[in-house]
Amino acid sequence: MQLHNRDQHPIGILKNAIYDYFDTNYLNKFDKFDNLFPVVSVKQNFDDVLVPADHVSRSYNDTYYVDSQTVLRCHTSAHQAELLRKGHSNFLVTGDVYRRDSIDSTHYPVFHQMEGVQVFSPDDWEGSRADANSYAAGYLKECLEGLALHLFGAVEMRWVDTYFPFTNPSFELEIYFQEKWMEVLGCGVTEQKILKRSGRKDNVAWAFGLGLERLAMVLFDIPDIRLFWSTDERFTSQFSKGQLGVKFKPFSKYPPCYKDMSFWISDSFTENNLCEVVRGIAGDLVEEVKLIGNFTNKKGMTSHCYRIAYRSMER
Ligand code: FA5
Ligand code: MG
Repeated sequence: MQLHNRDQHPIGILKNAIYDYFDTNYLNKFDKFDNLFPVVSVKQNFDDVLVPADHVSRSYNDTYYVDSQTVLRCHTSAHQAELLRKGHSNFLVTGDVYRRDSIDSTHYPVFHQMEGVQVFSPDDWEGSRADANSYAAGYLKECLEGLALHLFGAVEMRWVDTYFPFTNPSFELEIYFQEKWMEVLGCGVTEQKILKRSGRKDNVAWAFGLGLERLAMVLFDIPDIRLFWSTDERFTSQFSKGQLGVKFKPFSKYPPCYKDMSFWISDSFTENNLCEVVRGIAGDLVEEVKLIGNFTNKKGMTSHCYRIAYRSMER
């Protein structure tokens, strides 16, 4: 549906606002890609960004495989190595990404990410007192805090240390939203091996990957991630080109309907598989799937009880 290339859609409006920030603060230095094909090789999606062979994200439970060598990209990082190899040093990649995942108001099997990469050369950090890595980490945080300020003005946020195979150190930024901390992006200093393989052994770089829906939910007060896909005019007509941070007025919220379902599980059971089945049947009517009971009997058999919340956005 190319939501990120629609100037009137919250995802497109947000993308353009981030472009403005980079154009202004980095004097149009960043090359922009928003039309790269979402079907990529396993190599691009995982190997090129050093995801270990046994990492969970590679499993059929987490990623949509087209065949054993081809996937629907699960992150925009799939394009990092190739663009570095082609000689780009400052770039933004925006696109639709796909994941088998849990079901609730902030997770959806297709969503949008923007990747940012900036490469530095020895000239940049040699004049400073910092070593190359701290130099890149410092500029990364400055860049993203500046972006948050540009988009939100004041907002409650915090940095959390984390792990990614492709960056070290790695961080996540969380924003306080709907009475919870919500993760909006991952970032860090690019692993040297990625740069080396792309012919940049003397450089350092930072990279980030941000979730556009999550940021747009905070900016526009959009309470549920399913709304981004709505073609209902009561949703679409509320947004216009260049208008950042118009507060979404919810049209009547209809009451939810809950169904609890319990069943014995075997070792091969996974919650992502269950969610895939539920999503396949209920489509966008399903608002949340939540484990509410977990019981193991004397024979060692386990049962799970899930509460499925159905709620229509439109009727
Ligand atoms: C990544 O995808 C990394 N590639 C990000 C990165 C890039 C890190 C470059 C370092 C350097 P993660 O899986 O945490 O990381 O996803 C990034 C963001 O996507 C999350 O912070 C969140 O905002 C968003 N996101 C993740 N899963 C979903 C989902 N199911 N629905 C909506 N948004 C999601
Ligand atoms: Mg994450």
